[in-house]
Order: sequence, then structure tokens, then C-alpha cells
Amino acid sequence: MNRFSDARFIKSVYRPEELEETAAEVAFIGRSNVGKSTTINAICGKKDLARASKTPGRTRTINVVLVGKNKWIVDLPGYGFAVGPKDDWPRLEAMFKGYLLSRPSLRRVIMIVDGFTGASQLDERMAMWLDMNSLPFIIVANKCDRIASAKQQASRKAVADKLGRRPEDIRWVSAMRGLGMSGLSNEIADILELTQENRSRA
Ligand SMILES: Nc1nc2c(ncn2[C@@H]2O[C@H](COP(=O)(O)OP(=O)(O)OP(=O)(O)O)[C@@H](O)[C@H]2O)c(=O)[nH]1
Ligand SMILES: [Mg+2]
Repeated sequence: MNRFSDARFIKSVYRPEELEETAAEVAFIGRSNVGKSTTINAICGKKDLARASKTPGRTRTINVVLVGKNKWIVDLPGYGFAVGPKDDWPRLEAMFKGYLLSRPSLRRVIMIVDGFTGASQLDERMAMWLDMNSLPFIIVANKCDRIASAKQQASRKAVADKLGRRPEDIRWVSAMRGLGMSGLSNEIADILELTQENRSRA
């Protein structure tokens, strides 16, 4: 049974200081439009927990999904897309870096990259920043449904090379089509130590 079946959206905040302590949490980061919200929805098997949209830069707040007793999946704004007022990104960046640096119970950062267009320089910089700050992260390459099967291996290697990882360390998924999602869901449930008894209703 899906260990995320009781997941529900609980709140959006602008400031990390507004968040209480948790038992465990994971946070999703990645370029705007890469599929963070879609991936969270797919993991939880629900459609609208985290709002997904065609408009890049839609997620502007820290969004919290409760997935177990005092356990969260956190959806953060995407980086690398200038929308709204010109000076908006520094504010968003301060918010999300502030969040990442202030959570003792943050078990893992889930960094989503676009498997089709490849990892960007911004992704590379973010990976370096996470390493510099000793924040453990896993890399998920999404949108693999867009890649012809003959090109899968080369794409995988390109993403891994760019981010200084081995190809086998990258989780390759399509959140939209569900490919690779049960493995990723299980991995995240394990990271959060979710059990049936320990779901959000409990
Ligand atoms: N082909 C394909 N499209 C996808 C996949 N996952 C997400 N998308 C599409 O990509 C677009 C952006 O998805 P979101 O989940 O809103 O992306 P996000 O990373 O949350 O975006 P921001 O909140 O703006 O940072 C939507 O149109 C999705 O339908 C996938 O696996 N394959
Ligand atoms: Mg989003």
C-alpha cells in the first residue's frame, strides 16, 4: 500500500521562521517548470496537493504537504525563471536558502533536473551550494518520457557528468507518465521512515 495515501496540503508560508519543528522532512528544489509539483503529486498519488501549472515560476511560497505524523514534503519555488517584479528573485532565493539552512530535521534535498534538456549551469551551481553547506541531496532527472529510448543512455551520462555524479546515482523518472515513480516514492518513504501506523491521521 502507498505509504503516502494520507498526504494532504497543509500550508504555504513566505518566511521559513513561520515553520514549526518536524520529526522529519524532505524538500524539493529545481529549476522552474522542471516538474517539482508534478513529482510531489505523483509520489502521493493525488492531483492537486502541490499546484502544477503551465506557467513557469508558479510556486512562490514554501508549500508544506503533511505525509505522516509530523513529517513533511516541502515544495519550494523554482530557480532560474525571472517573472514578476525584477527584484523578486533575490527575495525568493533568500527565502529558500534560508529555509534549507534552518531545518535540523531536513533529511534530504530532492533536486529535480530536466532529463530532456539536461542539467543547467544553475543546477550545477545549486549542487555546489548544497555540497558547500553539507546538505545531503539526491538527483532526480524528470521528463524522461520526452527522450527517445536510443538517447536515454547518453542523456543519463550527460546529466551525471555535469553534476559530478555517476549515471547510476541519478534517479530517472517521468512524473507525468509514472515511470520510475514507485522506486522514488519508496526511497522517499524510507528516508522519512514512513510506516502505515505513522501516517498523518495517526
Ligand atoms: N513531458 C513531461 N512533462 C512534465 C513532466 N512532469 C511535469 N511536466 C510538465 O512540466 C510543467 C511544469 O510542471 P510543474 O510540476 O508545475 O513544475 P514546477 O517545477 O513545480 O514549476 P515551478 O513551481 O514553476 O517551479 C507542467 O506543464 C507539467 O505538466 C514529465 O514527467 N514529462
Ligand atoms: Mg511548482
